[in-house]
Amino acid sequence: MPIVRAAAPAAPAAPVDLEAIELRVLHLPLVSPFTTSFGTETVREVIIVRARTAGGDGWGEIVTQHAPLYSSEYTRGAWDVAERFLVPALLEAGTLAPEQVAGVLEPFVGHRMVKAGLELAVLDAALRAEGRPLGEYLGATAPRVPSGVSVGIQRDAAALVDAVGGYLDQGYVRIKIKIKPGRDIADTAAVRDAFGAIPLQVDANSAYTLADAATLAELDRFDLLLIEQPLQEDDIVDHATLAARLRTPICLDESIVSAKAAADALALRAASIINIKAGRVGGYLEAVRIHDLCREAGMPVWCGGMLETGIGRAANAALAALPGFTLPGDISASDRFYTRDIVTEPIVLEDGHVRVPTGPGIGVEIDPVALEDATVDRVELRR
Ligand code: SMG
Ligand code: MG
Repeated sequence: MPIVRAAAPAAPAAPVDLEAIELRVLHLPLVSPFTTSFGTETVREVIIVRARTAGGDGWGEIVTQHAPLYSSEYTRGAWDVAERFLVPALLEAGTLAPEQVAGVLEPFVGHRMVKAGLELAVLDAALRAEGRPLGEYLGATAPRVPSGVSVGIQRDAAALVDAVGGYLDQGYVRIKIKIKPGRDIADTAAVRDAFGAIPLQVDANSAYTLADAATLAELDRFDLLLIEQPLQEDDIVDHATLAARLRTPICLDESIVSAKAAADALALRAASIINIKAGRVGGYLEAVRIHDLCREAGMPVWCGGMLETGIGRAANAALAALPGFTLPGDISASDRFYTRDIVTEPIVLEDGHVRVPTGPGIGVEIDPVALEDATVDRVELRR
């Protein structure tokens, strides 16, 4: 079994003096509805965190959604647990290094997306104060990362082909389509027929059971890069059973909530690829641990997305630049979901890639007017 690294990557960051933490709920309208097996989103509801320290501010993003459909976490629950428990615990610690955040928050069970957003804000503040880019801190080795796009379920297969064609024209190097029972084989066939051997994968967001194994096996004929999360979050053994019946690699998303869960999935052969999302696993430091253990085990990983604003996307680009991220991530440009991002320089696609920011911390600046315009709720908790 690979050794799980306990400390932070490279050199640890200097502690910060935490003075206050501001939380904001934002509502950002999507450029078009985003439909998955569990529902349709038209407005992204997300929480932005600002850590106020003696040495300056740091920014983080809590990637919950309005409703607990992707996972058990959801925005108002995140707000409540942050305000009542997690933020007070951090403020009480006062002076702390980013590597200590997870330990301070550990007594509180679950709520990993909240913990990840808080840790990122502290990390960003610490790295900005030192003038050190997040990518360098995490161990990034690439100056830019290949950009894949996640395409929601459309009205019909023809509309899906139109949507995919538009993204290919923009230069995205890998297409992921969302599937669900009844919208799987024909949709995938339509995309393959229209565009030939493009890098293509599918994401079921837990919509199937083992009883659907025969249908899922039909996907084998499309030479997909992977099938993402066909079964429920806690169906680790069922995923292993399914993996043995399919030629297409199984990739786990929702099931991988920690480095421990990743090690277990590896040991049980429940997946041969892992989607790493910092929010889902409780932070960028835990994400690096999963990267490290998968790399040691020779298992490919890629960086998932949660419709992040420029804050989370910039951090994701830094993470995806680590050497074990050998598959394109869901790191699309700001305009994939938003007409107006909350950062001064939106994330853009350059030749199918997104550049890893080189400025201090997450390397992007917040647009205060765009942030204010999108804010529907705000609280500041002081030490
Ligand atoms: O951020 O580009 C993005 C979206 C990627 O499909 C995406 N995320 O299961 O991987 C996934 C989903 C989770 C969010 S669905 C609302
Ligand atoms: Mg997924």
